[in-house]
Amino acid sequence: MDKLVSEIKSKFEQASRVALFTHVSCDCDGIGSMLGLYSFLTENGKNVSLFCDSDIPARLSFLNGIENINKDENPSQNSSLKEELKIELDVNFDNFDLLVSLDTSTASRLGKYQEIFENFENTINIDHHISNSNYAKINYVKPYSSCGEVVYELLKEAGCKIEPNVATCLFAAISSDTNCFTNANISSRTHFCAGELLDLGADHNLVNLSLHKNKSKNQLRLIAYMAKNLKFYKGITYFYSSLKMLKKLGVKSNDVSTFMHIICNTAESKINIVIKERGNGEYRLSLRSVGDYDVNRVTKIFGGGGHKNAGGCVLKGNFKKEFKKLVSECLAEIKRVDLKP
Ligand SMILES: [Mn+2]
Repeated sequence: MDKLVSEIKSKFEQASRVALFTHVSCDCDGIGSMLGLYSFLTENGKNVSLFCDSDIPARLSFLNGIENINKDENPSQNSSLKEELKIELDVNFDNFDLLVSLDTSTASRLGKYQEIFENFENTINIDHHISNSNYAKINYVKPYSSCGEVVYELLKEAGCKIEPNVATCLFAAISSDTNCFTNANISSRTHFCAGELLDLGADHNLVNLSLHKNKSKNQLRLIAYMAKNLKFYKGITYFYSSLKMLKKLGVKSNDVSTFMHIICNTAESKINIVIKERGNGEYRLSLRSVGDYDVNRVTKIFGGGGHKNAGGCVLKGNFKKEFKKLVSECLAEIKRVDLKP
């Protein structure tokens, strides 16, 4: 057994109370990985709590155990007052033996749990982002398609028995982060993992329906709106998602990310950008690229991170000016690749 794997295995064995975390603006990879590990640990007699400093997307409600996320937190009576006081956590983390983060490239992506995680003595970071800053005491970071693939390999390497519930969560995590096995970041190992997870009882019909097929009427209206309002500029396709638009169409900002990959696949498109207005002069940008165009090179310049074909960053201040800068960095990246002999 790999040394790191056996170290993690014994950490799991020694701990009785474990807290699992995933990143803010959570997605199916983070949630699926977290719930997969959750089911595994609880089935093995551990007392496990789940935390995410974001709303949990309703479309993921098919995942077993999702109702347990943030259950240990007592929501304050007055949440705006709570924010003003810079959030006093209701959870006493001294009672935990081990904290584990999933799919989270930097500690700051843990939101309000950042400090707790950074100051805790017993932490594990399980992730697949090449930009991961190795912020935990033990860092298990592999450049795979998804965190789900990393968790599956870890459990398999450690000789753990994987139940159908766990398999479904991990299959969902992989299927989601690879856009149903179509992204450039997949490998033969990704398909082997997925195949083995099916053999272990993963419910692929449930995952496919929930993640890739079923849409609400409002979501279909959002797709139409997005298709109509996409902007095209020299190989860059972008969409601006305002808070007003989300409210008007009755959709979540997560929906915008989900549909971007469906509608922006024009043959001319080299880099796709979704800009999400977050309020208070903040804008979250998600960049996706095809082939050799490396968006991680662009997001890094703006304090963000990610992988070659998927990255994100936050723009603040004069948005028009900052976005113009980002677009010119994207054009430089397109030029770099196109001019390669
Ligand atoms: Mn991921």
